[in-house]
Amino acid sequence: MARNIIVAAAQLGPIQKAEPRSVAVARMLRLLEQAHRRGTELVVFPELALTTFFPRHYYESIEEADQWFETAMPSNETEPLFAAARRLGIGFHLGYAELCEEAGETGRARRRRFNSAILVGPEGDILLKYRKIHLPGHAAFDPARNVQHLEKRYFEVGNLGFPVIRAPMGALPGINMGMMICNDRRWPEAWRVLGLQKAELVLLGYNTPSLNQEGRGFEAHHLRVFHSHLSVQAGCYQNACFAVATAKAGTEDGCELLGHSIIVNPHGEIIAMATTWDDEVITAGCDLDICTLGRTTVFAFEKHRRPEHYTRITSQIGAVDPPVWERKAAE
Ligand code: CDT
Repeated sequence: MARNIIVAAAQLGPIQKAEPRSVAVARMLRLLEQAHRRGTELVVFPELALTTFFPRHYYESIEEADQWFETAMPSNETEPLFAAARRLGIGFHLGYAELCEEAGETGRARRRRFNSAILVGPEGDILLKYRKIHLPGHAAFDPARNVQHLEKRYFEVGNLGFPVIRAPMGALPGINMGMMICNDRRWPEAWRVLGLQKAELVLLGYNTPSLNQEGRGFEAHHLRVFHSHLSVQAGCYQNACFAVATAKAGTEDGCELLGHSIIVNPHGEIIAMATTWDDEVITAGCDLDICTLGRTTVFAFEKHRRPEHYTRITSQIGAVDPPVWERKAAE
């Protein structure tokens, strides 16, 4: 019997700096209702879905940026989302900035900040949490840039790995679900770690500027969407999984974010795509049994992977120069 689930990407249009969380949550509730009316069983919201993408703003002291973080989940402001999930019997994925008191490397508890996402089940339980690992951008103010991207200033590298959980969702007793956040989608290592845990459905949110803001070199504008889709489509194909990739879109604090949220199948095909740069729900029915084809043929990992030849991937960070060919002296 086919294992079907209807999933949705609930793309959000811009959230301006002055807009409170209550406005964002009200918009998300409307999207949840809309998705539910279309039969959706799991809804994916974007990265940092409750506020503007604040890492574009520079604060001299990190604590000044704490206004953008959540110290509890659910909180008074986000509880309506959990209540709606219970009422509608629908799961959701939510990206947010997390501020917690947690032991660091020394074992001593301290304030820690992560770019996080949670997966909430239809009964309102938090089934899985992920903290973003590939943090793009820079830690100090960069005068060369047109717009700052200070994720490395405000967040620590996630410390939960790339987790996958098997949990009930919709009518199915168990789906293997994994998470990544925005820039992670560009790294094949992230997808493969999820693939090695048999992820069937990857949930991810993103905030991606539609223009290169680095002020260095030229990048044709159309490549932004192309690279985003290319990364998700390749990740799904090479790991035989579905993905829901949800954007925050439109002009936020004067900075344009690309939309083009997509749902992708294990063949790497886009099966639904947003057409606006505003609040928009896209849905797709996914037969999770399709994952079996890739997993038992081209990407039967247990038969074909050669980890003994991949050691550079975990032992080395930057690229090194290859040896230079030299003509051998005649003997
Ligand atoms: N939020 C986030 O991770 N954004 C980055 C911007 C990088 S610019 C290509 C992303 O990978 O989309």
